[in-house]
Amino acid sequence: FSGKEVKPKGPFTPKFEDYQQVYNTVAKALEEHDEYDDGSYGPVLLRLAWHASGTYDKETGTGGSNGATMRFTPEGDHGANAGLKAARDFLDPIKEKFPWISYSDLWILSGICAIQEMQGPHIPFRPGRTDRDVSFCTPDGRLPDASQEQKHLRTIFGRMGFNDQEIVALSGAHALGRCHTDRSGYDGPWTFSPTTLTNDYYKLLIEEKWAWKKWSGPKQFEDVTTKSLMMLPTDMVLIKDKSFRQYVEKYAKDNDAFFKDFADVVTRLFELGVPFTTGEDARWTFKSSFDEA
Ligand code: ZEM
Repeated sequence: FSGKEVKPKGPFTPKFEDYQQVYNTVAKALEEHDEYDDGSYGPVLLRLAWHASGTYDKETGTGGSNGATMRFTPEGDHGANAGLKAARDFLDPIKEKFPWISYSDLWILSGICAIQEMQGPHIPFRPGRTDRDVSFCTPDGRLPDASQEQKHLRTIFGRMGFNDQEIVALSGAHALGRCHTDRSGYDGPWTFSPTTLTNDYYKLLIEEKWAWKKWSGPKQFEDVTTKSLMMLPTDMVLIKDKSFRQYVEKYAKDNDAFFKDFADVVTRLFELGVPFTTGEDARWTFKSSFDEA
């Protein structure tokens, strides 16, 4: 008996610096893999975080970003999630490097990293999501269907707890990325700078002329001037519906107002259904590569 006290090694409790290290690793991987799509995995990482969160149902408390159940069949195979394997595969080596982070925290942290590294606003983060098994998969049909109208948008986003203004603010994410014929069936980007977050989505909705695209694919709009941009039927609803339109006009005129409202509503979206043990004052803000050292 040595008499030496053996302290039980408790579980590793990661701190802000540890999560910032994960953030930096995602940011570096984004920079390194500029061969993908329009030059960035950023948009598809944001879409992963949104589809993980957007399954939330406020009545039953089911769904949301806690659980990362999209890793499993059937949720991973839901039509709305087509193509998101690219984002999950991109994150696999990062999960291996930081095994202590849950998939569900990693997906949300990566969505935040994508927004910030595409020059969007800072999105506060707090950890606390745990991974759950296949039995927590949400039923198909909880995410929006792009072929529908305002009633559908209000039903889907109302189920998550969002109002008209918040639906419009969230939709500004479509400044980023594109539609892929082998994923949703739709085709093309919404803006000319799909890897930089701006209020261009709103500006283009209002300032461009849009017409039905003549093709054999699903019904979508194209800009009359260049025929290189697109809008989904649900995007056009935002200027057809009077209540939605007032917010499109506001954000088209005022990028700061868009960034502020976008940051607020995305923060809430990403926290839906998560049983945090810490308060909102425990949220952290990650430093992006654009911030001063
Ligand atoms: Zn999207 N989205 N989305 N979205 N989305 C696509 C792509 C992206 C809808 C929708 O049907 C589609 C929000 C809201 C809504 C992003 C973020 C957010 C695509 C194309 C479709 C069809 C998928 C493909 O083919 O690859 C509908 C109907 C919505 C209701 C309003 C919200 C909210 C988002 C985040 C806050 C992003 C970043 C993309 C681009 C993905 C990529 O791979 O480029």
